[in-house]
Amino acid sequence: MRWILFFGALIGSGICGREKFFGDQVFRINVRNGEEICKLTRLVNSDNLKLNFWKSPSTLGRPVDVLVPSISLRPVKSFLKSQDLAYSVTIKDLQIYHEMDNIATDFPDLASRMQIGHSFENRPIYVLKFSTGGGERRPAVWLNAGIHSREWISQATAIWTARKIVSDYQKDPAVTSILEKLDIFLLPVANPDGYVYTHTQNRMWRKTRSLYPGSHCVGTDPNRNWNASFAGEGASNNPCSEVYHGPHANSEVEVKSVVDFIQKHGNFKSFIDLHSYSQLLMYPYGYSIKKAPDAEELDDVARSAAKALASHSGTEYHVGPTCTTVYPASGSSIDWAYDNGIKYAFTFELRDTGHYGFLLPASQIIPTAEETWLGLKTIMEHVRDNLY
Ligand code: BHK
Ligand code: ZN
Repeated sequence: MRWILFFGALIGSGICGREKFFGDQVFRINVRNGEEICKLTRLVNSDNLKLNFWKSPSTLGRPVDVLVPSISLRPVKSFLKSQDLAYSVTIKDLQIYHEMDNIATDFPDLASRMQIGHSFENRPIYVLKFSTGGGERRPAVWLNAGIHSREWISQATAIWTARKIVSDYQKDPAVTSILEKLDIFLLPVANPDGYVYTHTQNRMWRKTRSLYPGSHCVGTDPNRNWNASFAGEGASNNPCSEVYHGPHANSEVEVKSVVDFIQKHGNFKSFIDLHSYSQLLMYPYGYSIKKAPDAEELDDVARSAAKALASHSGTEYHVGPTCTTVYPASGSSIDWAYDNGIKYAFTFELRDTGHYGFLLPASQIIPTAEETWLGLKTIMEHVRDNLY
């Protein structure tokens, strides 16, 4: 009965305000008989441990997989031990930052993790750099994800893509040849404060978590904060709005960190932003209905990418300039990139078309990442063959 005390102690340690979803683990528990299933149902029924059973205790002989939040690790381990239940840790750390670390450690000649800045709430902003050499300022591609925190398929697709790049290098000739000409910089969590907030407080949070004098409303839309027709059409000057552009261009340190890095580097040829949902592949402009000088080429590239994407499992994407494909939107990342000489600027709106929306089930993460990869690869091959 000692474990009950442990559970009680947790309430005091404040699950409500917890920020420590970083470090969550997945346990596989081996159930050997009916008695053990009974013991396990006590875990299933414990509300305050916040366990998420991926595979529930049921048939004999089938292991149980359970996601354990970091704060519940100690009590769960001690319960399993006290009940003599055998388990193994199948996922050591769900945290995206740790997966970035693992990739950099596993492939030190190809991948490295760099910190490009910190968020408003002081979380590090990490980028994975994939490079086969060729000097500091090789032509480069920027892959951006998670700028809107609730669009979880974006961050998930990005981290899957990171693993894909390192595993396919020197196996897939397209990846190998892309990396012979280009460096790839991948930012999986462009809005870390928002991302944590969607796990701890409000799953539907979109903006940053900054607060400025004169308002009680938190958050700026980081896809209205870039210096491209800043504060123009399709952005709001109301801090309480979901599309608040912020007090000035680059006011969000998350945006400024990327801008500074890209400008200092000076040789980016492509900027690709991953959002969800709607199944769209868009290019500039969002701030105006004026036609981008390279619209024809960008449209061709986007159509080829959408076709490659659809070849995986038939997912259909619409292609077009942002302004006329969704709505006018000023201060967006890809318009800034394009106006600053980064021609191959695209935004993906990933799955789905609204059935699940932002709550896309986990079972669709890998299919989405796989099909998106075919689109990304098509764009990067075009960049590789059309350096300017
Ligand atoms: C995409 C690219 C450039 C400007 C706007 C958009 C649409 C995007 C947005 O920023 O409002 C839609 C969205 O978040 C849902 O992912
Ligand atoms: Zn978005």
